[in-house]
Amino acid sequence: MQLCYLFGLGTGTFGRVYLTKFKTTNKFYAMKVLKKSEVVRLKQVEHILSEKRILANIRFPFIVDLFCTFQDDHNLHMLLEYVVGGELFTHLRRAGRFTNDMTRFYASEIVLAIEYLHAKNIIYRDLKPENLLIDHQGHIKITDFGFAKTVLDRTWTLCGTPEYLAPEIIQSRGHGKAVDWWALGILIFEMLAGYPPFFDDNSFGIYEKILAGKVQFPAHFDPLAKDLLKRLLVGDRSKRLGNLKSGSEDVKRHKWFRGVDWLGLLDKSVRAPIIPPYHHPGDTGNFEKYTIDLEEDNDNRQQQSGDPYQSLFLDFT
Ligand code: ISQ
Repeated sequence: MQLCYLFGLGTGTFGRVYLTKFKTTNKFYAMKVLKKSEVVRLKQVEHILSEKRILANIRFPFIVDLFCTFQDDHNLHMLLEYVVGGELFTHLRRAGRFTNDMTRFYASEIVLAIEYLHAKNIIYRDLKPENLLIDHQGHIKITDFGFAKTVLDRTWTLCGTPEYLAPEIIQSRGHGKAVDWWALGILIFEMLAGYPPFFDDNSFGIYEKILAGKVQFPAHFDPLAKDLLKRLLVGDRSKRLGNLKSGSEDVKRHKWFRGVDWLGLLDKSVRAPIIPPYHHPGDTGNFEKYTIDLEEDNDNRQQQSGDPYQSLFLDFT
């Protein structure tokens, strides 16, 4: 395939994402490259196959598009849409915190995406600002479906990011769609405050705080935002908004979302609060530079010839 690698866009746990240009069309893509030996070592084979299967079967305005996947002896590749505006995380850290209106805009697009995924029995499980990109018009694109899972009821795998884990995940009680509504609460809090509601310098301290369930709301929070967060950050998932009889409708009907044009959002006719600067479709100015680890690149070359993991990734075509 006629692709050239141009720039590193980020590192994940087991791979990297590069800006790539398709030579025959001059179009840009994000290429996620995962090292098979690392995927196997970290016991992520099922997660990666599930990421591919899920992304290949969904299409939604606020979720990154997957064009194709392929593999060679050493690596798995996912060719994804290139989202030029960078991580929401970068914009949030730069701004310190977002206003109520900005936060409502991003939260609304995410609610629509969660609603779409849950209607397909997919739980996302990794909502956080680093996994949310913004496109050239400032709309959300959710990336990284490495922890997403198709479930009919509950699942028992421990995964996600400490600050965003729901109590039922920490307590290994089996978890379902409700974990995404919990994480939405954490995300709205973090956008409004500039920091997450439960934090500590180590994961154990974070878990203790999540389980204790006490949230300190900054005085500047809109009272309706506070009311919504008190209903999302409920330890008992059977009482958590989004996980009740009317599902996502209860969230969309909450007064904090009053006035949101849900259909306008879906067709992207609502104007976004941040329009990212960019000069051309392959501009990487909104992504932080990171250094490529040459040791690791050498590793790739020193690997044995042939593919000992061939049978594990037959679906990855
Ligand atoms: C698309 N565009 C830019 C960066 C990305 C990172 C991960 C996945 C997809 C991406």
